[in-house]
Amino acid sequence: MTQTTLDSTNQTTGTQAEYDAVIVGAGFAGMYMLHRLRNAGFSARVIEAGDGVGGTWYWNRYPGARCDVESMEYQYGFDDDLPKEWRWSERYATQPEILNYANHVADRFDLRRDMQFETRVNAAHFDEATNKWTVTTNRGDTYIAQHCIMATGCLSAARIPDFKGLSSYKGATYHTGNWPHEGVDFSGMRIAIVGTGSSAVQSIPHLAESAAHLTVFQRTPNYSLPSNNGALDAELRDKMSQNYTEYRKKAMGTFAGIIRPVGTKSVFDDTEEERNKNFEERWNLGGFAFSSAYNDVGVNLAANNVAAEFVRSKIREVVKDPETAELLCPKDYPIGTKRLCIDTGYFETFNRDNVKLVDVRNAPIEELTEKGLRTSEAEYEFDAIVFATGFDAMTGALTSIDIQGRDGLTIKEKWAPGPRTYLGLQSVGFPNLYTITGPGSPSVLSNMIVSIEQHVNWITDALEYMRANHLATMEPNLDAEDAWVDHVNAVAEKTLYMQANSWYLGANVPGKPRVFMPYVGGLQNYDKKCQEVVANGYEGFTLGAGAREMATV
Ligand code: FAD
Ligand code: N01
Repeated sequence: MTQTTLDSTNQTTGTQAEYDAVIVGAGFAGMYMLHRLRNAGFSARVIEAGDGVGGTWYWNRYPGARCDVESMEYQYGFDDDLPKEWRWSERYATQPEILNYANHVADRFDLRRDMQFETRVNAAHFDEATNKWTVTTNRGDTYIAQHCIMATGCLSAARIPDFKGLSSYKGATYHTGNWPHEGVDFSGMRIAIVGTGSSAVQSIPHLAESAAHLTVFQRTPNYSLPSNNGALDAELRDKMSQNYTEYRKKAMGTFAGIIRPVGTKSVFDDTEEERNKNFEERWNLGGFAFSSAYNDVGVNLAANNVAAEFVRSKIREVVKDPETAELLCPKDYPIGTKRLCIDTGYFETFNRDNVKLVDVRNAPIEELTEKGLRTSEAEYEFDAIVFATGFDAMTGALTSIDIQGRDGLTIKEKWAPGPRTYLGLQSVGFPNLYTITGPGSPSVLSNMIVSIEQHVNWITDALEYMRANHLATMEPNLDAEDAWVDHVNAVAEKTLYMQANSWYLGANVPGKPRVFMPYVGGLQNYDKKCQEVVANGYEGFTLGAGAREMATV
């Protein structure tokens, strides 16, 4: 039963309705989840904070934003016709093109009629008497649903550090992850950018071109590989578009959901000359090809340093001022242990007269002032400041919702020492709550669309199984969750990932526990485990009996 009232802007408010599933978020995860559930005969409602679909590609509209997994890989694979219909124009698609694609998919599958936009979910509480979730929003809506599916995104909780004096700055401020839809004209302005992660690496060349002067505040230099971007080869596109679902199945059998040549030798199996030739070829191919040149770069520090030194030599070749070049060379963490960046002209930008690099590792930002900011060494004045300071990744969007499971336990309390899940899909104490690409799954270490589809398919199958067997609840067992968390940690410990202060480890958010959040055991192994769990009768989960009627909408 649905009851709806309208507010003064004709938006629904105070809606009360019941569905089989509420899906929070209308990015690629929420969109596909809705499509699958609808086709399986479930009633579902998507609730989205933004006023349109696309998630990441709706919010991150900063200049230069584009994917760095190649367009032909970074698209849905569930429908054979979609890749034939959509003709990506570049090897790495721009944000507007990806957002257009998301809108095309929404139109194509008529998704919007079951979506509610400009609405933020504030709370989701599990009722043990009815085995249902009550989801409430900032518009005063109340939705009841047997299943609550969090498609809230791993990189959706944009974060500006808690700088002293933040509100006293009188100029304009922007966050790359929440960029104005109408764009920003920086012409004639002196601007600053704080941060040098992927968002900054993409936007800095564009900001330098449009502003009178750009000052880059860098705490940690990043390893960045050239994109070698360009127009997408039409023949390749047409070839790949044929039988794309088969192609995607093969991608699921890879470590990161991307089909690419992976080196099978150790760095030390080659002579220096052979190695440099191999590195050079992969460097010129562009994108992540370089990172999979050898099989021990991720696990052996000596091997890693050889690859890292190659990248540093490239930076020194490009950047003319030796002092700036040294500052831009990452030296104190292994390559690949913070998210690799893929750039177009990033290092070259530091040769421009209107760009200055400031090291805030040794002289941190102490406060924002009325006219700019002050580090421990100097004071700067700017017309605008861009924060490319990242996200409260993987957990931030979830812990900012008041999610209460059994006995009033909140996800925020449970995850205070670090997220705990079984397979990154569910967490003990929160029956019928699902996290798409949640912590403990390959997620951000993979081609995210492949991981999203894998999770959505698994969740849909589980819901169908429950319906067919008249089951009311699904929840992991504590021993299964504990064993999975131990496994996730053990696999991470064998890699070099623990040696960097990355957002994978929560290191970018002061006070966040240092826990490696994604599963680094490989998508193909993870998918196999998920399939085994199902084949063994949802091993590690308790499926609660209880007759249930379909929701009436
Ligand atoms: P999102 O796209 O983040 O969508 C989540 C949605 O949930 C958002 O729209 C948000 O508004 C909504 N939401 C969250 N909380 C609430 C709430 N409480 N109430 C209502 N709505 C809520 N991955 C790759 O694999 N390859 C790439 O090349 C790549 N490029 C990226 C570039 C950028 C700039 C960024 C930031 C990320 C990139 N990623 C990339 C990761 C990207 O986030 C995923 O690929 C993918 O888009 C995630 O989709 P999603 O639906 O899971 O989450
Ligand atoms: O965020 P980040 P992002 N003082 O966390 C600095 C995806 N993505 O938005 O490294 C000074 O990487 C911080 O410094 P440090 C991708 O998965 C993909 O760039 O913590 N500096 C860092 O330099 C990516 O990894 C693409 O020392 C401070 C920067 O801010 C993820 O999204 C494009 C600071 C934050 O970098 C996040 O990327 C964009 C402080 N107090 C994003 N606090 C593609 O190309 C933080 N910093 C596909």
